[in-house]
Amino acid sequence: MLELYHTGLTSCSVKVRLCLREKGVPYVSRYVSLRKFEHHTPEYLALNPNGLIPTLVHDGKPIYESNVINEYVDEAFEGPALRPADALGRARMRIWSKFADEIALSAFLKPIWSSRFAPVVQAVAKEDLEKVLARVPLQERRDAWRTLSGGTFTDAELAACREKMKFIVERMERDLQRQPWLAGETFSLADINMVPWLVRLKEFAPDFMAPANAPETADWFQRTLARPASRDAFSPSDETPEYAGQGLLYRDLVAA
Ligand SMILES: N[C@@H](CCC(=O)N[C@@H](CS)C(=O)NCC(=O)O)C(=O)O
Repeated sequence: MLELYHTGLTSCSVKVRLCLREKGVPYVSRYVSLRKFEHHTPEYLALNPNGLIPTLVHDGKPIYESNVINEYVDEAFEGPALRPADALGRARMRIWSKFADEIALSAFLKPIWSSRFAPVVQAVAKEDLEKVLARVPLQERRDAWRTLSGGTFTDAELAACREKMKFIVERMERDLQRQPWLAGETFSLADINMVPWLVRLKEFAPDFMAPANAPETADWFQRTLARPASRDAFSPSDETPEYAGQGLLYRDLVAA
């Protein structure tokens, strides 16, 4: 049995939901509510000791880290190949996957948390806050939840995130000028692992990826979203019960 513990349309979850759709692999959806801190329960931490979402459980064995999950899915199941056939292509794919997890995630974490999760942690009763925070395994995330419990990130921190957003587009333009997909001539996990972050970019800094400013990136984004798997993964469904007000809808993304 294949089960995916996920939180619907959040970037790292939608990335795996998209990969499973591209691959054509059915799975059992297990929704984890970040808003109820379900990813810090002992049951979830037994699957993913980092207390992060998503986690894939294959025949009882958990696999976590969304890029790793996606490589596993491509390797373990039948379906269209999502990794380039040659070693150079696979190296380029992994460069982009690492970029997605390090640069892109850090560009959007603070803006997303400020707009979505500050009210969640601020609603925790004062006497329960330390108990809630004590269950967060990763120091970096515990600090982020703590910061938001008393306010928000600073303007300087959010400005640094915008600089990273600009850098993401510069990097994409550079590679997409010489090839149609991020890792080369074929669609791959590089594209799957990056597209959720471009969805965030469209929300937080749409000008950066407007066709006039970033023609290659804008074109890649529309080509990627036009794939049937993207339409399905990014549209609200019974797998995304808490989506309301949580970002752009598919129809907003495909609008020019
Ligand atoms: N490197 C991890 C990052 C996962 C991650 O940050 N997930 C977010 C949701 S997109 C999360 O669990 N946030 C809740 C928290 O940090 O408490 C991966 O790619 O799986």
